[in-house]
Amino acid sequence: MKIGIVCYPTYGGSGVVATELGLGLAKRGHEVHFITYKRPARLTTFHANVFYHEVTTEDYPLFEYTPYDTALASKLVDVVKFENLDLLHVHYAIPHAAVAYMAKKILLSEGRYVPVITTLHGTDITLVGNNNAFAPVVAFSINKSDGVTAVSESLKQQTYDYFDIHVDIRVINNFIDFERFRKVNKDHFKKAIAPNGERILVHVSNFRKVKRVEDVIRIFQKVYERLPSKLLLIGDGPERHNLEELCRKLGLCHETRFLGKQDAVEELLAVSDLFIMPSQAESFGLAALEAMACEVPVISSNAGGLPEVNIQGKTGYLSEVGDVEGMARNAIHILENDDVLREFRKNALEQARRFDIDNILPHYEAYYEEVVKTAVY
Ligand code: GMT
Repeated sequence: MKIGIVCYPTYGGSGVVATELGLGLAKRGHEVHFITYKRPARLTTFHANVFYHEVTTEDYPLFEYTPYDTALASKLVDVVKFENLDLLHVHYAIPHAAVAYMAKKILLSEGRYVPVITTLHGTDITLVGNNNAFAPVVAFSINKSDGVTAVSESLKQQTYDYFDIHVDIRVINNFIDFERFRKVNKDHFKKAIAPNGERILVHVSNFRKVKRVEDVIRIFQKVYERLPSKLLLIGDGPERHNLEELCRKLGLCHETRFLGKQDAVEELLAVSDLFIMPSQAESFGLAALEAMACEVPVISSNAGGLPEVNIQGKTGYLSEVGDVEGMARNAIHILENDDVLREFRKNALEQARRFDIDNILPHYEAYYEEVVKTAVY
């Protein structure tokens, strides 16, 4: 098939999933066209059947906000026609689902039909999509998509709870590429980070409020009081400054490393002992799955889709959002005994295998075929 993929090209989860999906589809012989405003962060090398179309906008003194939606819709119309695409697959509903609908209508007016699949990722439904500023357009454009997928059962349910949706939503979980995410020997890293064999706790996110990174630091403080340990904070975002302040206030600067955005996050996961994800909301928790694939157990909140990924008492533990005490207790339980840690590591890997890219991608391919066959226009 010839597939157009629209996504945010940044380090966020939806862009990562969209890019990995596109690359996986290309490996399976499909022709994939990424259409976005910047080369996606994980699209780093040349692939024979992967194409990238940059959306460029025109600035004008009249515009307080550059009309990206209009530029994207125009680009979609152009790429669908010129590259003869069979399907548009848009990731993150805002604004992509509405923009794709507009492009579809323009193409229809010219007698050209292209079906649109929207994948819901999380805050496009919860924190952001549910906001009055966006909700009517989100609901409309979901209902107008030819196919809709959600990355977890929890997100599917939330979509029905928050909006008046009368189309079927298919759950296709996020996935992991084991060629990249696996435990490899990085002992030299481990020695550099934890020279005295300290346990290594890790957190990866975009440091927004919803991730509750403050909780990560407070959990770490309690672990550190009991066990020699270090904390790696990977990523960057609006909370970073406050988090650095908190580390200073708690006297944890020497034990905590802010590593910023990292391309080879798997190499750091490979030396880590425990992943912390105390999020306020989390539709799936791809970062936790990436950790589990590298044999790192997870201490998380029980928000959203996290219980579908992290299995209580097996791959880690789940607590109520904000239960720092409970999360710290569970972290210590896993970390203070080598045999317990080994067992949790093994279970984490076993659970991650359920989300192997080779198991999940065929679901997307089958869904594409179904939508192309059944879409009514
Ligand atoms: O909503 C975000 O935090 C960003 C979003 C994204 O688009 O990058 O992440 C969401 O999508 C990821 C990939 O499907 C999921 O793994 C994350 O759980 C989800 N984040 C939230 O629901 C907060």
